[in-house]
Amino acid sequence: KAKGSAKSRISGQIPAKSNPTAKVPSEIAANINYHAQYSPHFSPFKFEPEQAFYATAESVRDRLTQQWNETYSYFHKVDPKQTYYFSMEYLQGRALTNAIGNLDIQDGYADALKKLGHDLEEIVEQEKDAALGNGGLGRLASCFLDSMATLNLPAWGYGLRYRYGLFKQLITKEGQQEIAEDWLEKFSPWEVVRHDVVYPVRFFGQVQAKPDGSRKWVGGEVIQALAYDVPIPGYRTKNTISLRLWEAKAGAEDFNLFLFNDGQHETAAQLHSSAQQICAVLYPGDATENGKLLRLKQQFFLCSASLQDIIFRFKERKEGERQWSEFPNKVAVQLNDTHPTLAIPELMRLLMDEEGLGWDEAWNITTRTIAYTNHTVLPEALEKWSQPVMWKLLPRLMEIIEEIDKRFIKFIHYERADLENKISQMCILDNNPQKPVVRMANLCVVSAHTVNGVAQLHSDILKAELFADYVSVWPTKFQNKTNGITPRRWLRFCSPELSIIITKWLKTDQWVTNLDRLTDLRKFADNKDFHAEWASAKMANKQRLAQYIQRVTGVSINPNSLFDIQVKRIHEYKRQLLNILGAIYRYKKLKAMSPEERKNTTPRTIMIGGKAFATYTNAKRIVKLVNDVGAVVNNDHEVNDFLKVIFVPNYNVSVAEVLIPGSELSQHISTAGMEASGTSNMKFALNGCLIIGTLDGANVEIREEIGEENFFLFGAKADDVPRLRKERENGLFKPDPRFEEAKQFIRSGAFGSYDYTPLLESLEGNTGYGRGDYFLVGHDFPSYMDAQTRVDQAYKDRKKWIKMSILSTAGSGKFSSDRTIAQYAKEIWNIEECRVP
Ligand code: T68
Repeated sequence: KAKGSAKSRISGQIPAKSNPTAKVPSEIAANINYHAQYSPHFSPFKFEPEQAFYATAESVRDRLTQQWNETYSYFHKVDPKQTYYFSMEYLQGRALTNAIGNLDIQDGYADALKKLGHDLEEIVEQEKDAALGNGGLGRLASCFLDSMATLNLPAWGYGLRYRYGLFKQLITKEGQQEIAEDWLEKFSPWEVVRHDVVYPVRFFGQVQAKPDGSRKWVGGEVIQALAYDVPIPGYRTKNTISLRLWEAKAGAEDFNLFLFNDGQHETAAQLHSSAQQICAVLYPGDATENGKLLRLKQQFFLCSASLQDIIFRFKERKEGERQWSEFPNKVAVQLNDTHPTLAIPELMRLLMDEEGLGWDEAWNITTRTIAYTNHTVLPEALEKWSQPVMWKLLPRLMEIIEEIDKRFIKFIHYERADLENKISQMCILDNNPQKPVVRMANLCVVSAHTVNGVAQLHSDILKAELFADYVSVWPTKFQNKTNGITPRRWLRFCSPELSIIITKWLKTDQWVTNLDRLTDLRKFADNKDFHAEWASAKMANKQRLAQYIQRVTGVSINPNSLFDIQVKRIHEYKRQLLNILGAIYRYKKLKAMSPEERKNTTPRTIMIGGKAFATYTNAKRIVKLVNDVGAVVNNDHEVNDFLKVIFVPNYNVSVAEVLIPGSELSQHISTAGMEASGTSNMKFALNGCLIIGTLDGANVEIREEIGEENFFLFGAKADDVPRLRKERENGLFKPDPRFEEAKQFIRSGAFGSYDYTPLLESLEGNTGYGRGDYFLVGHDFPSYMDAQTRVDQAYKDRKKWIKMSILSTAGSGKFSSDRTIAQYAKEIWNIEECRVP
């Protein structure tokens, strides 16, 4: 845009103050102008889309701040039992659309921006994703916050304010390249720093025995945790809760002026640089061996600061003395995986060493407060920390962990002699002299009052395998809480077209907060008029997606082809390799057909997206392969009207918001028993997309809900997997010729000269993790291809397909995170609604 154009300068009234309750567009526009003028972050009067975004967001924040403060005061007054969600990750994505949607003022904002010469859609695009998470676990935490606020629950999230979130993925000739994503490059308009909320967190040092027998952790390095709050508005409610993110810093007194003046610049600011490192980057998932010490520091930093804050609030909310026995009636802490496990020994330490309680009372409080969610059965993702490292970094916590372990062993010894031979697996410290470690999951199971899995199948596997020995000790400790997603972000706001039709036909928009209402759509599953509207909304979403693909990849895709999508972190167990081998086989068949035969096929656009962890070589090879296949197929004029293969770069929350509404088929094809739940499967189904999938994670329940005739099932079942691996090891596996053909085609160099031998070898041989086809791609390939043939046939029958699409949405009610959170509230946290009047 030319400088000096109408859009580039503030126009219209600039009031002297902002009015947070503004409703009509002219008042909203005045508020936006107010911020452009008086909360300056740019040169005066500049009002390009970027400046307009920040001014708009700040005006929304004013409105949120009012109800946010009211929520805080109300919780303070009522003093309800409150939940604190501890998570190392939150994948919030963009906040603007969500905030004005939850406040129900989209139209006012759209009109106000129009008055100012801008387009809401364009302004929304200016916002950077807050990507303080890796994948499903982080996004789940963010969906949970939305539901907690919407259900008016007294609940907060605690996390870390990483300077660099998840990396940005560039696709080059070499494949994936990672670059740091600076989401705070300018600033975030949503966060508020609380300069009065600061807690000291200690590392290293030693433990002192005091004359009265108590113990105290002293010395070492003390870093300050400073609170940054992000408002989380509920949908159509005043309740606005907090996501409190900790930032690490050192004080002025930690800066050694003497050393600095002496020229020792780095030594002078050592604590400052040590503090800076703590929140510098998000740890990229579950495959790294590097930087373990820093990761452990991050985990403890989150736990210690959050618990000190909770204890402060526990005391603050009541005048006079509080009984400690009341603590578990006022506080529930949920650990999002084992990453915040140190909350257990840290709460013990704070209660004993800082508050003067005895072991038994502290243990009683801790175990009644803390609950733990498991998100994986993959052995490499089960955290184990080196004992020597822990002794060095957290000496007092290690004493406490040792004591917990001792008491647990003693308990089993006296109460459950029959489990004596299991103790070495059940106890917390693995004292293997070669590699002594602390098993964090065991510490959680021993200490938490409740342990849950995230889908029925996963919870069953936890009870039958991973935690089987504990089940007989504490049969009621284990629960299932099937994951869910927020219907606001994942349908109402990301697909306004479909939402309008749903509301029109149901004659109510109550489905937005009561997703079970969608079942009523089944009544219209055969209605011609409904079909026509449904198909046109899906087509509008497909067209938007096609434009997006054109913009980011330069490839034009046909909106009349079947849009087939697989987006998630790249991992061998998620089997993107199965997908691309299927695509390769399809390409080869198309090449062999006559032009006439081709015309009878179902045209497809296969889209694959996701980030590979930087040092996960095979995952990166898969990214490269998808790109190489795309380069050949998309430029092959013989077949590219019938098949395109697209790698969608830099998959993140806001990309998902474009992809999912435009999808027709999505792939959730993990090796059975390995995906704990999956949550994107729920988002796709909710958006009327059909699923091709294995009986894994939440797929099982989705299929139950939407009907098996509406789900393209294939592959081995979880129970069969161990036997199939054994057979394979014994050389009994006979590969399908189609599978061999697809691999051979890669080997022939059809997709370029890159050496795919190591990737192909992972599918061959007989034994070993990462070899011998541990993930059973070869075994499942034929049934996968057969399921794909059923998909092609079903798609040819438009009426049938649309009906299946409607029934997918209609059957998705169960997968609202409102349902999940209501269950956590009732069955784990024992908290109740606290609605701000
Ligand atoms: C995911 N886990 C599960 N982990 O894989 C998925 N891990 O099945 C499930 O639906 C989801 O959690 C929510 O329950 C993850 O996303 C991680 O991202 C992770 C991060 C760090 C260390 C280990």
